[in-house]
Amino acid sequence: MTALPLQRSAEVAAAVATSRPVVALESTIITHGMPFPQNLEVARHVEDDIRGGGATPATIAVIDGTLHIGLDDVQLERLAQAKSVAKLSRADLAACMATGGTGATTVAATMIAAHLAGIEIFATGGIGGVHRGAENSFDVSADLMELAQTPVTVVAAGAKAILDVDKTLEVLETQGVPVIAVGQDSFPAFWSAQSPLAAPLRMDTAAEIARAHHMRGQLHLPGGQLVAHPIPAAEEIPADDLAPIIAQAQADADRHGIKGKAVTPYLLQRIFELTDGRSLTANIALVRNNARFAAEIASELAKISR
Ligand code: PSU
Ligand code: MN
Repeated sequence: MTALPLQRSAEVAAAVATSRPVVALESTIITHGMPFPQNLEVARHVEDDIRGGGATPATIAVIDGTLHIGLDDVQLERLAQAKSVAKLSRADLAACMATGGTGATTVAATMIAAHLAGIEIFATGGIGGVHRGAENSFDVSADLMELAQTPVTVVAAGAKAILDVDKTLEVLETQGVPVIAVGQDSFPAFWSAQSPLAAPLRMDTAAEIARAHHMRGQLHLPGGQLVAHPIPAAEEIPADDLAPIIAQAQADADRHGIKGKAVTPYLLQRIFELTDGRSLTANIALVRNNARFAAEIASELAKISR
């Protein structure tokens, strides 16, 4: 049998082997979620934030057919500058590796890779969800079904208003995914800390979230948790400012017939243009905030699991 082409960086392998805290990071946010050079700066800062929190960062991507768990700076820079890198979700991961391709992992594919590598905590900005108009388009991100079957806790800033947030929460409930708002009762809305929707669960500390993650394992429940960590108030964009911009971006996407995988990157880019870059500044702040909190959860989990 040929071995799986999976390579952990030396620092990630050492941390996993000695049960020290590790936080996984996705790469689609780098290749499809933010423009160069901010994407590269953010990718580096996020890794530093995780190290600052006493954990080891593991940015995940497929490079020339090998699934890398932990990238070095040269690999990170190549990915950030690459023009047409594939966006890999659950459906695409094996095909990309089998054909020696290079691709960035979405939340779904990053969860699969993290679990294979023995990593239980993952930080990102936003997850995919149920898109507006899904009753016609059937556009529901594979991220939601991944959360139902792969035991990784994902820290994100809630769901973006480019999604149908009500339907996203309904699907997560159906799929048995715990959705935990941190330190507040409402489900955060990515660029805005609050939304009108109540979060199904609330926890106020990283230790509680780590215990809940561990308890799911003891119950042999498949699937992970979605930790909805609000953007810091000083960095947020009020939902009322964004509503017309999101409507405009969605209308543009519909007019141009944007479909499938291209929808989320298109909307993010269009909102970046329509807010004169303000959406990106907020996005960077929330990703770093999530990385720091994920490092805390990973540290608490390491205390329990040891
Ligand atoms: N939301 C963001 N930035 C991103 C993504 C979502 O604010 O970069 C990416 C993540 O990788 C997520 C993916 O897993 O988009 C979801 O894509 P889709 O809706 O096609 O499943
Ligand atoms: Mn989709």
